[in-house]
Amino acid sequence: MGNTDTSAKLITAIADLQEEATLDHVRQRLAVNDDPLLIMKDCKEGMRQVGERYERNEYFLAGLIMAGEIFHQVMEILQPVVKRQVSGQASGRVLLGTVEGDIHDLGKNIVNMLLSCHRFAVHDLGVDVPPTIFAEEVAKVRPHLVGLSGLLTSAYEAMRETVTLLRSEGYQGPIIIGGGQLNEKVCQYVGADQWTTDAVIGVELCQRHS
Ligand code: B12
Repeated sequence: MGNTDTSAKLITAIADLQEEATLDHVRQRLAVNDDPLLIMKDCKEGMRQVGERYERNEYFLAGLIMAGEIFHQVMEILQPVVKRQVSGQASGRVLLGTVEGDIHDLGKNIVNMLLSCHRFAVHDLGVDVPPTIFAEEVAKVRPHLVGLSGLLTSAYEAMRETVTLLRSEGYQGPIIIGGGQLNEKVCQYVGADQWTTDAVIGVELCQRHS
């Protein structure tokens, strides 16, 4: 089971961009039936540390790209395990996308996977999605909820524009924003109903609102 030592090793392997070591730790933890969601949480912490090193100029863009690639591979391993373990009652339709100007999608893809496991019908518009496309798709899909993902500070403006446009076009359902750097202040600025930095909580919010 995940303990402080195995968690620390995995976090360090990601933070140090050690691809093979990371994948080995993940496989070892799965082999002893560790919770894939806890493994994912440790990987997310490793990614946060990669971001810190980038800010301190210890890593450059190539480091972020490498981290993204490692995380992607981790998800390839974890996804089938999560899908086997998590399931739920048929739920609502969710329209999901990363807002305009932002191409980060690893977190959004986790949300998509977890929502799908909980039997939400997820319409994922991908990344760098302009407000007008969200609005068009809301009219087509008629979702119970809209989820906007954004990791860049500069994406908050696009989130706000998207929320404003959706509301002005008559969408009254809940809008949930997600991304590692969000907080209550951003949520208020954007005009969204809920915010989260955690996919599992995001799913709970969607269940509450659907
Ligand atoms: C990997 C990475 C990249 C990869 C992304 C690969 C990909 N396919 O996504 C690449 C190399 C493309 C990249 C590019 C850039 N990046 Co980058 N990146 C990261 C890094 C290290 C990890 C992000 C990540 O995937 N984390 C793991 C996932 C699982 O976590 P998450 O996204 O937070 O998602 C979780 C929750 O937030 C939630 N969630 C997410 N979305 C949603 C949506 C909904 C609806 C819900 C309910 C929940 C939810 O669920 C997830 C699971 O719990 C972060 C560091 C950090 N602290 O986040 C920097 C970071 C986000 N990047 C940063 C920067 C600066 C950039 C670049 C501008 C760099 C450059 N010079 O070009 C570009 C921007 C490109 C663009 N236009 O978007 C900065 C942003 C700073 C800021 N304040 O704006 C960060 C914070 C690094 C740092 N500390 O400086 N990056």
